[in-house]
Amino acid sequence: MDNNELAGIFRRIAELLALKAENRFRIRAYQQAAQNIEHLGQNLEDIYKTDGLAGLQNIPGIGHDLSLKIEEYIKTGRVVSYRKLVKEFPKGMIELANIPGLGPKTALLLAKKHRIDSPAKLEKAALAGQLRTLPGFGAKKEENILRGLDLKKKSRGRFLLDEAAAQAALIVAELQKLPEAKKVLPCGSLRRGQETIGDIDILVIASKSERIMNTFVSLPAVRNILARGETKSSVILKNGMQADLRVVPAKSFGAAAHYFTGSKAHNIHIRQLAQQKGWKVSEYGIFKGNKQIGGATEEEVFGKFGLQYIPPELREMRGEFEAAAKGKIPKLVALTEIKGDLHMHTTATDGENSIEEMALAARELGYEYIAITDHTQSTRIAGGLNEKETRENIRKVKATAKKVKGIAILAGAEVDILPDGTLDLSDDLLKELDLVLASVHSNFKMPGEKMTARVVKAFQNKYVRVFTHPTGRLLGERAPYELDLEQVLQAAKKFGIMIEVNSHPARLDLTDVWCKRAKELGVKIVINTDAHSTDQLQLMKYGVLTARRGWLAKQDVANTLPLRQLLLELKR
Ligand code: DGT
Ligand code: CA
Ligand code: CA
Ligand code: ZN
Repeated sequence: MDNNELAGIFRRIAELLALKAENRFRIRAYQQAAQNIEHLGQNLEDIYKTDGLAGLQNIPGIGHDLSLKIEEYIKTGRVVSYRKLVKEFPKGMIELANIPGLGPKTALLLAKKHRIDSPAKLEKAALAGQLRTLPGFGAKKEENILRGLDLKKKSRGRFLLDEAAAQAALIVAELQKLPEAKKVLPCGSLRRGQETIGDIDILVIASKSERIMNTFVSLPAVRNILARGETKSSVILKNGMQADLRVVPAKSFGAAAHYFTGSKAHNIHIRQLAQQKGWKVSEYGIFKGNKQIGGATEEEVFGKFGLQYIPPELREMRGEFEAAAKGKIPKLVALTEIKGDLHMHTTATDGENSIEEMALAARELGYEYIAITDHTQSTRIAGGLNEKETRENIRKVKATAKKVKGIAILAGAEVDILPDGTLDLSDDLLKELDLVLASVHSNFKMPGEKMTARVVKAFQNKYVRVFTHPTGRLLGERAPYELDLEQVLQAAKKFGIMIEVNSHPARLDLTDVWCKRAKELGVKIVINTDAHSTDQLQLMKYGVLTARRGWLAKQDVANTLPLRQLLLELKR
């Protein structure tokens, strides 16, 4: 039995419950269980065989009910309640509801009333201008639907970073058990920390590949085998993702790691540099004629060309060769340098854990400080707090801060930027907060000029310190809102506003390229998780990867500062 299959079922149950507008805690419980199962690193069936239901219930997020569902799945290969749930919905509706910009209500209407029950039919109707004639539709909605279909198409076949990383970790763990495997290294876009991943590329150093290949193609996570060779195999995993495996000898390690890490454009440039010297580079090494003259380590690959080592995150043909030739590759910010997390939610709004639980989990991560930043009143779906409730929350944070030792807890808020650019809390109250984050959570479809003016106006409020998840995008789900980021960054510089890199794998926003621009302009970055539960505090690593891809060093990131200096930075 494969953990991921069951995790997938739990995820779909959560989606279906959401379509039914069921209790959000119940929905969240399924999502949470799915996530924990995916990251388990141990087979559920093994746990059940050794420790029974009690063993399952020891997994975080798995209570009595869910443990029974897991047992049912282990014993029968299915979950009856899931099948029943699916049958409650008309054919095609679920797929439609997953199209960005198309809610469950519209999907239901289309599937039931108009017999539009697949994305293909929907696209045909929209292109023919037929959707706009349906009651309650109109040209604007039709256009949005076409945009949603487009977004879905573009993201098809690509996976979010956390899902790819979890799958790769499982494969790596299995391969590392083999004594033949001297080194196991995930390469490709995953190693470069790209925001979405097409497929997983794994490199193994070994002199014999037979058992490595056998193990790889028969992993429980494998759905089918595309190719099985002596040096190269490819499989499709049960989550639909492809994984490629390459085995090379130790003397080729550096060259192979470099080649499979890419990017393609970066590799092509290295090949050109080799040609200029009359050499050849391949995944097996650097060669002069038939003689290998380098390639055992990656440092050596770069060294042969007189280049400083280029970290994987920078290998995108964005100036890394010029910088490396001059010895100007920055020392990129590292996860271990992050001293705190300045954006998270609690049970006061749409979070799952209390202030204290968040603080303890953050302390466990070794942080010096956190900020509790619940939503404000206009974000109603997230249970945003009005002024009175915000005051109460500040009081609670301060009380908890006194109680919990070893970590500073700042009282903050993620304040909505209203459509006119004013903020969702009065200045009198903003003044009381240790940290004011400002976000756009409504009227996403404003024209670019208006949206930019809205955001820049918010920057002029003297209490705002950080502009959070700046483009509002959700990868594969929601396009970024129209915003002139150049103008926004210029304004951030002028008004002393910091910009967030949101570590959630569906956001990763500010993006890498714009991080680099922010650095050029001298705009400070804050890397946050926006955690809605204690386990999401772990997402920080993905934000750090994005910051690294944006060439940021420790001094470019405000939350690498020790508490005292951070507090100075937060004063304007
Ligand atoms: P992905 O999988 O679309 O997220 O992106 P990558 O970068 O992981 O690309 P992938 O899996 O096709 O190939 C992995 C690496 O192998 C790639 O980053 C560079 C290298 N590579 C693949 N194909 C070529 C090629 O045609 N020429 C060169 N120079 N390198 C290649
Ligand atoms: Ca890849
Ligand atoms: Ca590949
Ligand atoms: Zn937000």
